[in-house]
Amino acid sequence: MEHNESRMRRIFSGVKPTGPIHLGNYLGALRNWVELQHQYESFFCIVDLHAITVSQDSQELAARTREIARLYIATGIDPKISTIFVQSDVSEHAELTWMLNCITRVGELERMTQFKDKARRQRESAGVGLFDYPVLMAADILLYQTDLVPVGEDQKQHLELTRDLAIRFNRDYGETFRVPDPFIPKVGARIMSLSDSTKKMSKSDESPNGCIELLDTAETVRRKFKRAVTDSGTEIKFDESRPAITNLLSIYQLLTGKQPEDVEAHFAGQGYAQLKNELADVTVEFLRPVQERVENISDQELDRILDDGRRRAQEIARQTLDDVKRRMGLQGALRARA
Ligand code: AQP
Repeated sequence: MEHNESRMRRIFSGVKPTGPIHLGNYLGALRNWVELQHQYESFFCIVDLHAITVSQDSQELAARTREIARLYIATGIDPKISTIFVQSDVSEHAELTWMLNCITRVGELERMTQFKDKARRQRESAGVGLFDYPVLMAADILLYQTDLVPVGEDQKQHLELTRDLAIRFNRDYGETFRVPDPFIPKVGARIMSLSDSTKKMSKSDESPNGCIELLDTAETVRRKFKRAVTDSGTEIKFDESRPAITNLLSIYQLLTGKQPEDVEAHFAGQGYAQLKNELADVTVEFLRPVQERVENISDQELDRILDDGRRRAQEIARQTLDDVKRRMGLQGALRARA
């Protein structure tokens, strides 16, 4: 079996092309991928099949998919050592989802908080794809016999379902899948919206100032930080009871690589305006080279990287899917006779 061979441990993760990548996606996920790619065989996917679980403009979706691939590379994912690919290019993702659907219980999916949040009151009219989202995510991960999944806090429950499905399949059909572990960073796993510190920073945030996009201009970044909500009180300290300031400090800490106590010492006696200004400065400095690299990736180079990624991903995905089919008795008339 492919996953029993001795090989480098693997990671898999992805971003949905539902909107522009933001600092939450970067600090909660991409930033860790860049580090981990040197220790793991890495698969980084642009999960466009996940994006269509809510209505998308097709031209925009296609453009966003390529923009996100560019941002993966520009933030430090190295296509020479990591596999970067588009989910819908590897049809095994959709196929394995069906097989996993057949061992998933409706009750399990009904407990998923992301579905409850996204479907809200329109539960009856929500798409079946939105309901089934966690099973597609399980297929993404299990296809690559993944050991570790670096994600933000919001994906923890989906990861638990992935583990349950792998264990269930292995129990019912024999050892087939690796059971993956989540990798959730201690700081940055949940960056909050700048306009509402009770909500996570999100691509689909309705408030235009809540989310710092990686392609925002310097002017926009400064404006958004200036308008960011703060808490009552004046002290600039990490404090769970003051989520807005703690959020701003966490972003500052992660972008500067400083220790929390050094960040607090740096801002001791300063006002919120100073914190916001400095935060805007470090963010603009961080984004400038990323945006320059995005500009420098030609269409041809991107095509080549995504094509190469598709081939590398499909080779492994196909082996896993063949194994699943054989174990489930889905071998087809010809192969059964052979
Ligand atoms: N606010 C966040 N803080 C830390 N990590 C975050 N992630 C997302 N938001 C934050 C992590 O980024 C990775 C990619 O996320 P995704 O694109 O798969 O979808 P999402 O988690 O649903 O992100 P959004 O931005 O909120 O998208 P929409 O608005 O379309 O639903 C994941 O690892 C995620 O944990």
